[in-house]
Amino acid sequence: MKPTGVTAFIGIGANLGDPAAQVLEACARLARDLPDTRLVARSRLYRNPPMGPQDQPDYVNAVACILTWLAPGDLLTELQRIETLMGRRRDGTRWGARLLDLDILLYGAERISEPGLRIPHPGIAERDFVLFPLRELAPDLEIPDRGTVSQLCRTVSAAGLVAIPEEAHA
Ligand code: ROI
Repeated sequence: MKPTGVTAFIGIGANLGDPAAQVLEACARLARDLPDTRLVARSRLYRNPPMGPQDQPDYVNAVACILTWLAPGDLLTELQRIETLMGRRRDGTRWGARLLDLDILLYGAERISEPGLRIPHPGIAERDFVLFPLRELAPDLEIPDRGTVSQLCRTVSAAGLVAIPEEAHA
């Protein structure tokens, strides 16, 4: 095992059931159920309209920062296991409503382009629901070839994002 581990960022999204509760439950599972991994921090939760097909409920999104000793492919497998445990069905529908979505946004400074695993996540620089939660955790983080998270936040609007008060879910 590498002594230091790798800092990675996970995008969390849900828009079926009780999305805020699912996002919180997913964070608890990241902290508890991921082998060789520590949850370092998570952002606030943000309600926001769907990107893509509009005939689906609003999403709740957040970003988590983890320190992991898992290789990227193993981390992906573990995240998919949590999605499945929490009721996600992979029916092949792209961009459809889901109980839980866990995406690896960044894995250290690594770039990976394999079927089913692209890091940095290809949507990271355009998605308000990724960039603003990420800015809470790592404003000066460099997205490879794109600039810092703070710089990218200046290129997208946060008008659709509403932070959810935490006490509503205590
Ligand atoms: N839209 C929002 N707002 N949040 C998401 O997490 C999200 N995830 C998706 C698509 C369908 C692209 N739209 C989204 O996969």
